[in-house]
Amino acid sequence: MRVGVIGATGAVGRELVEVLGRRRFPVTKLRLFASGRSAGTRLPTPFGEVTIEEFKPEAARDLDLALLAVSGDFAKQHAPALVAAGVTVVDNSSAFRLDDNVPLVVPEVNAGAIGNARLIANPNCTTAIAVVALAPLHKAFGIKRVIVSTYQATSGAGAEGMAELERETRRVLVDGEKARNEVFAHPIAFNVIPHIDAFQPNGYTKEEMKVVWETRKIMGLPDLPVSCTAVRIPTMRVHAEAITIETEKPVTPEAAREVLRAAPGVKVVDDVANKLYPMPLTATGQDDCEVGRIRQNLVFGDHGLDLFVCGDQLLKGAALNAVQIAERVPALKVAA
Ligand code: 2RA
Repeated sequence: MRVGVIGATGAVGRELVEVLGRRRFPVTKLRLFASGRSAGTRLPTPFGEVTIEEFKPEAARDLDLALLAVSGDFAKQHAPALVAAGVTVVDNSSAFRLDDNVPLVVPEVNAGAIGNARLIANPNCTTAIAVVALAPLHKAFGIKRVIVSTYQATSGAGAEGMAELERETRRVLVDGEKARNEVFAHPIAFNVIPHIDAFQPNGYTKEEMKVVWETRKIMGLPDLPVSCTAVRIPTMRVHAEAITIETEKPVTPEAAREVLRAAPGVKVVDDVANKLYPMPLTATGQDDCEVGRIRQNLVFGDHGLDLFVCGDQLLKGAALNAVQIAERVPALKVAA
């Protein structure tokens, strides 16, 4: 299959190439597209060395699959023409996520939504990581309400965000200077910032509302009450989420653990006596999202649970989920 990664030099683009290789995606020719600045650079990939090309719509038209790790504006401008030219497009931006004609997919939850679509949206990282845990619990116990508080890694702001954390930490610890922020709204080293993406008229941020809107769409529950507080913290690439649910049916932590142990994409890490619980350090580089700290919620009693979820933002939150979507597109015939 002729596969193109568009936005190949960013944090997600680079991860896409790795994931394609690791999952032995049937690539006959890999093409890497980026801005003119990177064009001509040769990159080692699991499919051999590839020279980065400047993205031109006509150059990408003979791909079978385009994986987009670009801005929403870029995706809006170019994805429809690629699809019209017969390319299957998996878009990592928010451009089409809420479009009724575009499936928004986390394969463990709603692979069936892909149908015959040739343009499929990859969800916001925070949502993708939450729903792998929420969907099996919903199936077993029925979810009535969801409250999420996030602890989001700097990778959510791309390679520049991760670089800013490193740079600032060094500036403070090694050079004894004050942190200076360029990517984030405030210094991220030794701080937490309750502000991701733009503030909305209702006082929530866009990141928080993405969790609301996208969770509803992926889970097929358009009226599900969801509330989120999204916070940036000084970690590298794993988003952590404290999630509270109220359920329709009675639920116990042990019953929830049993359900989650059988759920695809989930690794239950919940043995507090041995200090085992989900953490960014242990979830880094893992395909599965860690779920733990499962306990009866003190407000909702036997109809409620609290849990803590950690998922690699660049993997389940982005590149892995995109490749898993491509694996499930019937027309691409990847499934073994
Ligand atoms: C973030 N959710 O963490 C965003 C990235 N898609 O900033």
